[in-house]
Amino acid sequence: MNTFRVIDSHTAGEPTRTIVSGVPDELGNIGSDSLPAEHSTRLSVKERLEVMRMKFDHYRRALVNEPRGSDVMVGALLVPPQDPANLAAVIFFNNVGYLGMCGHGTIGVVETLRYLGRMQPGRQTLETCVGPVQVRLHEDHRVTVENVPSYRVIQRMPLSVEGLPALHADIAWGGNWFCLIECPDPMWLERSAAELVELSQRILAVVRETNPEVDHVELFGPPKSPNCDSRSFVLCPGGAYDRSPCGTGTSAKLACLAADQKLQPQTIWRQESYIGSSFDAEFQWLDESRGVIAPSITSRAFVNADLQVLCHEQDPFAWGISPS
Ligand code: PYC
Repeated sequence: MNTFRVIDSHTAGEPTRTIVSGVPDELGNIGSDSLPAEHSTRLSVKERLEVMRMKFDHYRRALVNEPRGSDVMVGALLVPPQDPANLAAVIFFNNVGYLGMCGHGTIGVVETLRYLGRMQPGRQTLETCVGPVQVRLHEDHRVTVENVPSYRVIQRMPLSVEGLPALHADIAWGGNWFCLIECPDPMWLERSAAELVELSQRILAVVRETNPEVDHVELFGPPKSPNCDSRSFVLCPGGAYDRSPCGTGTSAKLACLAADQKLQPQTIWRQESYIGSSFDAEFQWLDESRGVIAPSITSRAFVNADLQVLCHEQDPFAWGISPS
């Protein structure tokens, strides 16, 4: 029998499952107080991700996929940082693979570290596969993530998707690659989640013909709440939609707003999710001439389970059911 301790949280409705113990020592998990924090500086978090992908991918499948996880679950494995001045490095994964960075997941990890008594209010650095991110835990438990540099690479690319009106897409990086589309009809976001997933997948298939790196789609429309600036529907790589406004997606959105001069630095942009939760976001210029911004995202996460996970040797689905 394999046993794991995992801590579940949600950030604006989107779940994160942080692995505390139970994975092989070779992965270097430093989630548990009982494990010596190895703090080796030999391997980068990208190299550790490759070890996980090549040798231990069944742990990803077991911990985030059905029957004990779901399509929407994002897993987080804390490993030693390469720079000993940093708190930790983190590998994010989902139902179909690995994510370079995850905004809601970073907020979930910070709240989990607070719950474990391993982080106090203040500022720390976490290493991710796409670069270091600064995290700030506030006294009131909100978390601010100062995300990786974000920028737009394509503006208003015309898109022709069978059965849909003419669309224009921006392609931008916010720690993951996004295709961002202003809905041609404000009623689009009134459709069911299942319809929007199907529609976004059709859009993604067309976008990927010329931009194969893109694996997330964001549709924007008017907010429902008068306190928000915009509402979005975000399709994730494994076919789930993000219940939160998506931290990396909101960073990509800020890069587009900044490039279009629709938002000034250090001005709060409140992004509403499909389910009505929100993130507060703002940016500073890193290189205005090249359109590169430093985005920051603030929200709260809540720990909602502290679990012992069991993998029984006779259970045919102990290591998860891979999405078909
Ligand atoms: O918050 O960056 C995010 C994210 C990516 C995928 C799901 N959530």
